[in-house]
Amino acid sequence: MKNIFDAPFICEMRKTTANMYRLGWDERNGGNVSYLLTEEEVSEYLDTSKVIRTIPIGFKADDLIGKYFLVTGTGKYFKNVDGDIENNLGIIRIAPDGETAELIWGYKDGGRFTSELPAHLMSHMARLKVDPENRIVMHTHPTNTVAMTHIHPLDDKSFTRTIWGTCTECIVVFPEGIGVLPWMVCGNNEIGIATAEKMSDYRLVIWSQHGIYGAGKSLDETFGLIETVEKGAELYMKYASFPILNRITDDDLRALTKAFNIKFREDFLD
Ligand code: 2HA
Ligand code: ZN
Repeated sequence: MKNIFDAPFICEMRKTTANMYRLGWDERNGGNVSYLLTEEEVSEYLDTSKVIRTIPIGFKADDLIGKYFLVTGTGKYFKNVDGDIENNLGIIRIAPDGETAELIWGYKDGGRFTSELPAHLMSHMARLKVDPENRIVMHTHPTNTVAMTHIHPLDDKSFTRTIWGTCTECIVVFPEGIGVLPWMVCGNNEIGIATAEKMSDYRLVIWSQHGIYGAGKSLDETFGLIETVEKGAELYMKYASFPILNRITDDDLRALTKAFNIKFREDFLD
């Protein structure tokens, strides 16, 4: 059996969480990531018949029975993942009852997965319905994106239109737009259900005055989505309080999507 420390999914997770920390998005225990793994991938490194312990999930995730996830731990700091993967990360499998997680590796100090697991698993279920190749759900607290939710209307259409207008690449990277939730209590099933509902239409869902959720086929794709929203929000926070002389118009955005042959949320333009 190969050494789990050499697994590509572990190396990617170490690099990604370290990068997010350095960007200032994941203060203290902020942020969490879940990565859907295949049985084949996991069994190259671990004996999947050995369950270390079981942990209740808190809801029924029937669509995910038998699936494996690499998940960041609750109360753990992204700052520390790279130097101590066995305490900060865990690999779980959803048990046949759909409401228990079987720990296969990690959370060595007796820990458990992120308190946001309901939002993660519900988002995985929603994304897998529209994209069977989706593997990642990522939650983080990007500074400018959170700042922008304090000063901008919070409906999907106007928030998306503003971010699309901040710089040329935004509509190319997320042509389906961004879902926006109002401020809500986090860590429970209710916010998980609300997030997953938006995830049927979007790969990006903003939690106002808190952070963002992204979903994608790889850590790179998902990080890139969030990074691009954050770039747009950063630009907006820089220019929003100045007199605006020049804008990307609706017609400009239409011309851009035509040139790149991109299908986009046309009802988000006027
Ligand atoms: O797990 O980011 O939303 C820490 C958080 C909670
Ligand atoms: Zn958070």
